[in-house]
Amino acid sequence: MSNQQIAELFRNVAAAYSIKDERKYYFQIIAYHRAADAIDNSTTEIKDLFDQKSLQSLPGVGTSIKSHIEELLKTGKVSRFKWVFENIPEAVFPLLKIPSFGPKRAYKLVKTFGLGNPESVVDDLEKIAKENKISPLAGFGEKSQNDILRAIKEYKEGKSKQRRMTLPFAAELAKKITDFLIEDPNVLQVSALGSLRRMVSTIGDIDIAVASNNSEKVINHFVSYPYKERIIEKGNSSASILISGGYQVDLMVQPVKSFGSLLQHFTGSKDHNIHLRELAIKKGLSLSEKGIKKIKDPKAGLATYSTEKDFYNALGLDLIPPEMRENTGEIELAAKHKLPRLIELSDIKGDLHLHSNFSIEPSHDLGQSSMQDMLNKAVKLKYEYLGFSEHNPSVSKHNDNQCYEILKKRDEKIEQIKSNIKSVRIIKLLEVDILASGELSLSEKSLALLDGAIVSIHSAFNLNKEQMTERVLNGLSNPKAKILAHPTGRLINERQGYDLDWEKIFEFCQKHNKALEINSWPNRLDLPDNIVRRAVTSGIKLVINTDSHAAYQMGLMEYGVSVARRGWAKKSDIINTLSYNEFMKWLKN
Ligand code: DGT
Ligand code: CA
Ligand code: CA
Ligand code: ZN
Repeated sequence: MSNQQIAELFRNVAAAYSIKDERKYYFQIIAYHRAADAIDNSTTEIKDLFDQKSLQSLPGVGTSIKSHIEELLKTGKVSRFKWVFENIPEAVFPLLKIPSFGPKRAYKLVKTFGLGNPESVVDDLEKIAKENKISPLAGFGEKSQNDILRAIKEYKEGKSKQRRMTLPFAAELAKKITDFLIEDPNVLQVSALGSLRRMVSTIGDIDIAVASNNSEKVINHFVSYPYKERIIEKGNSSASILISGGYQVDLMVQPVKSFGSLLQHFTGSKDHNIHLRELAIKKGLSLSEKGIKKIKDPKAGLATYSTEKDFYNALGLDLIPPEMRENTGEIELAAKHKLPRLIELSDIKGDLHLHSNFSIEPSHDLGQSSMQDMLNKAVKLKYEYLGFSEHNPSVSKHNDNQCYEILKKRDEKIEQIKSNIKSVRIIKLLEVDILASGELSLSEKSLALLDGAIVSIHSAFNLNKEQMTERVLNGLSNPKAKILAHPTGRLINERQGYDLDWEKIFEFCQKHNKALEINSWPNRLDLPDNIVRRAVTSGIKLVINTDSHAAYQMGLMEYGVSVARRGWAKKSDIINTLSYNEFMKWLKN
């Protein structure tokens, strides 16, 4: 079961308790919500935690929920939940995915109208609302009937509670709003925070902090954002709006002298903040977005911090990079002044996964930019080298010899370009398919034309974990194969990755000097950050590539670097921080 499925089950359990008796089961409801949040936010698969007997490391998971998770993973179900879900029609649960639908109202509607089909319940309810049958119900009325219709409409347009943005999309949205905000002279500083600043691979909503001495004016300006759909909430120092496309934007305002503590608070993560607050309490301090207070001496007043560094230092901690703030050990390291020095974008010396438009007649997509355009871009990015790695020529359309001839032509083309450009070195790579059998899709003769091969999986995704691991290791065992590209094959919001036995993969990479790719493509970000962290701990070498199919996409490197940073990778973990000569030495070894 995936983390998402377990979290959804727990949210349904909480909903079922609410329907049974909200007061009586108050603590259960809170506990299941908290556990669901923790599982959603976990950077590790629950299944792996279970295997490693470290479920207790999940924040907010007590002994009874822990034993339920164990039962669930062992047997596929939890006997206690049979009672919890008793007498609650299944059709209630799909309704809970619709924004603004609480469990009790969903239950009442399902019962009243005898809605029995979970598949069609949303459509059925919409029809009932359109027929004006909801407004006469006690506790509903015309307004709530309209709210229900709007919520269903928004839900059908894709504005479900679950939908999350990709990173570059959220970054662009946040930039539009911060650009709008600074038009107000009362806005002295502005910063996008939350999961966007932590560079989580998907973003739920946009959080923005402003430093100002006139929060009222700033908030009035904010809620007049031209692409606003409606105001969700408006207070003295914070507000939330819904903007076109159904995205939520939260704003918090504090004076300049408190901006450091606001940055810290609103960057999160929630778990990081909770741990930080526990640590503060031990020191007799209480934290907020405004600053730090002494618990026993309230008259002493509020200590304020204009920078985040001062705020962390006041707690005896070093400044923690936002990408690490997930409460997975970073606070302990900051207290011991032992935080790792994370890789930075400027450490990257080359991009090795690039698809030019050289007509290689591939089985998958050809690039759009010429080799020359990609080289020019590499010069702009101040790279020392780049690797062309188009897909191998389609093996269903060409025999071995034809593949070889095409690659020979590419080789000549590269040699010709090499003689014209001196500032960037070119490495002859290729993205070669690992077939379902584990064999590479090119003959040894063709492979011999390359400096090295990037290998990856683009077909037969349905093999099980053992078969997939075997297949990958087979592919990687060719001496030319040095890098495994987008190792899990996941596509964010589209396809779950295949399962690999990471311990086996790591062991193999370690022994045979192979690297795993962090693919920077926004809906891949693959390896995922949690597996990067495990790879780094095991001493595995990584390479950060963009997989660009056009020169302008080479700028996506920053997103791959952010994944590496979220996995606590240092410069020394990433092989494309090496100089050209060192890199070639690794490649040929
Ligand atoms: P998202 O929006 O789902 O991608 O994730 P975040 O991390 O941006 O979460 P969000 O937008 O709910 O809240 C932004 C930050 O505000 C969060 O990372 C930490 C802080 N925050 C929100 N709620 C709480 C809370 O209940 N307690 C504490 N200590 N901090 C909170
Ligand atoms: Ca957020
Ligand atoms: Ca938020
Ligand atoms: Zn590719």
